[in-house]
Amino acid sequence: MRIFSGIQPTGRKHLGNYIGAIRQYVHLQDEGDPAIYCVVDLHATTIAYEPAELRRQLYDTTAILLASGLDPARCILFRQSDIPQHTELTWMLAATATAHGDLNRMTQFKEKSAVQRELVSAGLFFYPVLMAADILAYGTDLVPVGDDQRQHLELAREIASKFNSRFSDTFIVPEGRIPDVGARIMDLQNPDKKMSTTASTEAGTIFVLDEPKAIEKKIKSAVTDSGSEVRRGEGKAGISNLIEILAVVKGVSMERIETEFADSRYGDFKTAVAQAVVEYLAPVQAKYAELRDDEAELEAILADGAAKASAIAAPIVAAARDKMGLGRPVA
Ligand code: ATP
Ligand code: LTN
Repeated sequence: MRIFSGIQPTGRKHLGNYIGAIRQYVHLQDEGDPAIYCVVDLHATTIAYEPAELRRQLYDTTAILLASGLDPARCILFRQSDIPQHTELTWMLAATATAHGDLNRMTQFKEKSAVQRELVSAGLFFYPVLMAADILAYGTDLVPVGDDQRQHLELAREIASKFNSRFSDTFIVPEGRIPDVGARIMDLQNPDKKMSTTASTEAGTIFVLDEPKAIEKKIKSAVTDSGSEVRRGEGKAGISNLIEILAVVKGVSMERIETEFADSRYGDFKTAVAQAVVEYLAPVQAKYAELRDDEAELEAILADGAAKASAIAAPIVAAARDKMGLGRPVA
């Protein structure tokens, strides 16, 4: 089973990214044939950014992935812009298998374009086509992502099918893998919205690299309801979110958390959540501190990953190019 996923080097990675995506990447790395993980720097250029900052955050994200347990000996880890097939295939798919109307319906485009101050770029509109190219260039069977990527994944499947029916079977139509618990961690200050790199407040977002004190403060000031019972339900989005976080972090069911804290007050429950999250992230933070400064080593890992990624993507994109009638005919 071929596994592929991408993660943006924008902003600082948060607990939603860790629980919804990175945790799955690590679990799946031995099940992939191979498992391929891509730091999608081209996607990050679709909103305002600084080139030097992008480079820095590329290393930050790579080091976080390694610190979380990705092992370059057991998976392929590479940088999107190192492999030209991603951009080439984006054009091919956009021109022949992507409906403009489908892109127009993408909720993430609507949300992100609404808050762009300077330029709403055509690249932001094409973002889901680039994501489809990432996935299809590798003959991917399974794509682990968080819940917010459902619509983009559905579009990637649609694009693959359209291309296949027009030019004959070329691409595998991929399946998504969205975790049952933890696929949509909510903003602690605004529990009706997902925790997000670009759209959340600092106080509502727990970053993977936050100091223990900051984590405690954010969880203790998380917005809850006027009730007092630690259980999920209508009007209890804040408490439900904390229950979900604690369940994932402790590796138990949400029911078990509700039973365990049935007699607790919100304050004590929040203390327990804070302590568990601090302990959960501590080993990642320690490992990150060891790895982050050696940028030459990070580059060496990415270069090795790019060589392996290229060997997979090149023949798949060459076959698609040939079917489209482009380039010199393949004998
Ligand atoms: P933004 O929130 O600004 O759109 P992002 O954090 O979603 O950015 P990425 O870093 O590329 O962007 O996301 C990496 C992975 O994290 C994706 O698989 C995404 O589905 C997942 N993810 C993002 N936010 C959450 C969340 N709040 N809960 C669970 N998973 C999430
Ligand atoms: N759009 C995704 C990141 C992404 C991705 C991919 C995920 C880019 N290419 C390919 C899975 C497969 C996001 O989470 N923001």
